[in-house]
Amino acid sequence: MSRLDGVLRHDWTIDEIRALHDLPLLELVGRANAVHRRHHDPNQVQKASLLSIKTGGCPENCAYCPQSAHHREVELDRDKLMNPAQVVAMAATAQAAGAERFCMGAAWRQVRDGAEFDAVLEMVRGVRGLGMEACVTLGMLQPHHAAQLAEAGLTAYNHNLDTSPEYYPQIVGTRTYGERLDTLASVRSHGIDLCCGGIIGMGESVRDRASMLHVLATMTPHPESVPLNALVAVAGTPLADLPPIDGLELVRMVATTRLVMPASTVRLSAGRSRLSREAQILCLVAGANSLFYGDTLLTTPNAGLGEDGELFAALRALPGAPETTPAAAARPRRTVLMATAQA
Ligand code: SAM
Ligand code: DTB
Ligand code: SF4
Repeated sequence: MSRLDGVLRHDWTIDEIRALHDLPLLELVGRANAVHRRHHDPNQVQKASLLSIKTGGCPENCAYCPQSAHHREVELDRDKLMNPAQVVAMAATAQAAGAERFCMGAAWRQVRDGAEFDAVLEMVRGVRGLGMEACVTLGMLQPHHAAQLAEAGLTAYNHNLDTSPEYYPQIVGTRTYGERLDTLASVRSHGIDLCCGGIIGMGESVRDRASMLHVLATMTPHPESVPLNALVAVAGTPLADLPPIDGLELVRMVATTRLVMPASTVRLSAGRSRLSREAQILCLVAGANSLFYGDTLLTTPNAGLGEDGELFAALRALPGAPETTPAAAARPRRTVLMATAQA
């Protein structure tokens, strides 16, 4: 245990992060758990639910993604943007099943002004009107879009860096890392929480994993939410034949994330269904505070509700902590009440 464990720092180096990642496993998990308990209630596990509000046909060529129009061999039914009333009804169903946060994903390269974005704003108002946290992931956006999302009451914007700046060109060719960072800055400038993380198991090195965490952990403030995905290798994508990661690699990644961003919410995201119940619990011990709940992620299967019922019964966990960051607390309540009245 280092004297400085748990102190919020923004001056991490890649080598320091790599050294933490490579610690003997029990020391790594033990230190991460100590930091986790200092900053979070270890019994709280937030359930988040995901919905693909616009599926497939995306012009980007992200190598991992089944929704890219470049990967023609993938079997996926495209769908146009869903209707807001239907989305809010699905959020209410997820809430009744225990979800506290509702995340809506669109297979867009970027947000454009117009009726579709207006419909997404209506979805955000509706989800907030239910009393749930609302998160959207819509690709790149401009500052004025962030302003409108903030006005609609959005809790967080998900925009992942996915991997290190060095490895990024191997994974995505249709946009740059810099464009990703510009969108994050636009979101931040309007006081919306950042949900920003990545994927392991795409053929990257451990140094790439440390390098991605370095980009996140040197942000001031740190992203409030850091989703960690293990690649779901989908047939027809360029990464289809990559072997699955060992669950303990995800445990190491969670623990390292917890050590370098002590106060952030770490979310166990895609790839969880391949892990044993015990490996998932080890991720929670190592510092994860949330997981995606429900039968599907965006387009691929998640751990089933039955299996998760057993997981939660074993844990006897409490619901997650509500968003308490000053930015989230200052979200306009007026807008939420208007949405309730419309519903
Ligand atoms: N189009 C938007 C964008 O990319 O910013 C939002 C939707 S995109 C599907 C959201 C995130 O899902 C990606 O950034 C990536 O981290 C994750 N993701 C997509 N496909 C995945 C896969 N096969 N395995 C793991 N994570 C995946
Ligand atoms: C995140 O980091 N993981 C979620 C959420 N943010 C949007 C998405 C996972 C998608 C997995 C592949 C799919 O189901 O299409
Ligand atoms: Fe499009 Fe997002 Fe998939 Fe990339 S990750 S292809 S931007 S939906």
